[in-house]
Amino acid sequence: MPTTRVPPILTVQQHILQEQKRFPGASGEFSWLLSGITLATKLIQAKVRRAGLSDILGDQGAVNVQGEVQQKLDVFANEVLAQCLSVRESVGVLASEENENPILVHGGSEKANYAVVFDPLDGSSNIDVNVSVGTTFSILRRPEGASLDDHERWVLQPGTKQIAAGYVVYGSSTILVYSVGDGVHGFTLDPAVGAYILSHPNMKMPAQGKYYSVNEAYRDSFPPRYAAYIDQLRNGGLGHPYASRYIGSMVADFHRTLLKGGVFLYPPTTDNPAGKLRLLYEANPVAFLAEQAGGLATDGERRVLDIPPDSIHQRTPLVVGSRTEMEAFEACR
Ligand code: P6P
Repeated sequence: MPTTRVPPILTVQQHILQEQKRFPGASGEFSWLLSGITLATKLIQAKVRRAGLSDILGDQGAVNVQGEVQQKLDVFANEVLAQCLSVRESVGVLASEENENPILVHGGSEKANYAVVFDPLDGSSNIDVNVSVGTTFSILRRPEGASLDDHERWVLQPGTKQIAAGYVVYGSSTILVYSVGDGVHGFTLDPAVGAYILSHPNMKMPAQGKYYSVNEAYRDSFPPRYAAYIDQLRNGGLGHPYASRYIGSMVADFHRTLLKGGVFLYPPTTDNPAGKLRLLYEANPVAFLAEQAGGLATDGERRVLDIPPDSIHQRTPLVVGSRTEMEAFEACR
């Protein structure tokens, strides 16, 4: 009698509990922390899906620490992440793109062992034109000997110290992608039941793709190496001519790169000589996932995950993608 293999239905909470076993003695606090993130992103996606209906479109009028006009959804997303995470006793410090300084949430609890760094709504300038946006997050363990109030020390750690990282892309569907260092796993939100269901187990970035993703409007201000590399891709230098895809939301551009392979770049430019993307809550989470999925991520000179952060909102150039494209970039000096 042939046996049929029944595909499992697994929610992200069940998956986290399974992954939890990788953290001996974590006593469920880690899965409890991650459940705060998943809850927050369900609340955010509910607003994103109704952005045009609930008078939440348009800007909040305020300007955030980055000097960017805050969209109302940015503010909402930032607040709801802080609210969902601050009730987790295991969380000591939050750092957000929307806040100049870290937020202390531990209330003095010695059980506070984790810092969560996040961009609540990446790509928010796309909100009003109904283009995909996303949330990114990075989870760090409290450094040995760090006091409860030494909050910068909790978050200013290189990407190699991340114990988990992930993103949610609010696109044609809402997909959560995360890793705790044991592969990359994707979950699609079933809005009918409000659960993230395992849809992309053990994601692997193809060894080579057919897309490169960069804002070519800035081409003339890239260092020469980047223009030469893009020409190599376009002219079939890696075996076939590449097509260009650029959404302008890092999470969406990276998600495509993770699924289809290829390369995403945000090089240094005249306006942003250190790159535009933020190390702690944009580059590090995607670099962690890329490496877990068999890809690579560099700032042009070194591995992104090795960069020692000096400040919370530090920028970095980012080149992230499939092994073939990344090895070609490395050779393109
Ligand atoms: P540009 C969105 O504002 C963001 O931070 C990333 O999500 C995105 O990749 C980048 O900026 C887009 O920047 O300069 O191409 O508009």
